[in-house]
Amino acid sequence: MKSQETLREGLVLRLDGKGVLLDVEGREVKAWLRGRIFEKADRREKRPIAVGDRVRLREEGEEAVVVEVLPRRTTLCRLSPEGEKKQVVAANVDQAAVVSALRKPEPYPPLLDRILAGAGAEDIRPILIFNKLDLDRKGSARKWEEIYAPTGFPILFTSVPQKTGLEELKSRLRDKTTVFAGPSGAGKSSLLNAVQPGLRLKTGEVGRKGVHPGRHTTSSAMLLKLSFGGYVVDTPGVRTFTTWGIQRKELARLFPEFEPYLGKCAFHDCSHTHEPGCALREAVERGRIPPTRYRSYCSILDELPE
Ligand SMILES: Nc1nc2c(ncn2[C@@H]2O[C@H](COP(=O)(O)OP(=O)(O)OP(=O)(O)O)[C@@H](O)[C@H]2O)c(=O)[nH]1
Ligand SMILES: [Mg+2]
Ligand SMILES: [Zn+2]
Repeated sequence: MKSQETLREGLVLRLDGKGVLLDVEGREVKAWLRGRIFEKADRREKRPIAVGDRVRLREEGEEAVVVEVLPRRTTLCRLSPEGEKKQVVAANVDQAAVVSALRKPEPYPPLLDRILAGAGAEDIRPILIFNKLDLDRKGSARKWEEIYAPTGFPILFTSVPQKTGLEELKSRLRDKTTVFAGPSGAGKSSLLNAVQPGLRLKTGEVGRKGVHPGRHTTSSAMLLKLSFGGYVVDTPGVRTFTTWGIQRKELARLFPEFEPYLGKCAFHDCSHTHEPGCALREAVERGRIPPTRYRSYCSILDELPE
């Protein structure tokens, strides 16, 4: 007769082919997924398990099998680039560090604003990081600060070679789980290497022409433990980020600087795109709201199903 099996709990560090790499009480364990996990999974989801998931597993000698994925607290998710499925970038995160470089490559607001909205929709607190401050000769840091300060999200300006902003970054990461997201080449892995010595994450080489466009150095998301407390998820750079699961009516609330104008439009169900008497559009015209943020709102709304 089969004895009562004991199940352990594990934390998904990385997806590994068809299986996963787990942290089980401080040990790294490779595990397969029990077939039922695929059967029980949400059909709209690309994979039934994500980095950051907490799981229950059964260990039998060398073999380990995930038998259950525990309920998630939060998920940073997007529409998978291949189409109709939901892709969970990371599960159970508290914060999203949205990383851009001030130069090489320059910040791209349509991408940043989509990640910010996707995080906000899940109550994941964003931190905006503008890296490569050492390359910023045009003083564009101030421009980005002006655009994003009204959101109220914390904004950090960092430089890896000059070690600028790294102490503040560390203190923001401490005792939290933070997913790092942003375009390829922004310096996500470099920042993590700088705050956590010994990680040795692969980073892009600087060629004569700068970072190779379209080349991704980090190839899959990975959960890493910080020695000063907390976890981070390093992710591969993205060129696009289409939000998943945001309700049209909810979108304006994900732009915190719009708040003072919401509920003040002539139409109570104003979409803030074309209606007369729109308080939000008036605020944009008066320079109270940065046009790039308003444009992002309109284009994200356009992508959301009716
Ligand atoms: N000048 C300068 N270069 C930096 C800085 N941070 C990173 N870099 C360089 O930028 C390049 C890309 O850095 P990565 O850390 O690989 O960028 P990433 O965001 O992890 O890129 P992916 O893994 O492809 O998403 C590397 O050549 C780094 O050395 C910085 O603050 N200043
Ligand atoms: Mg990287
Ligand atoms: Zn309106």
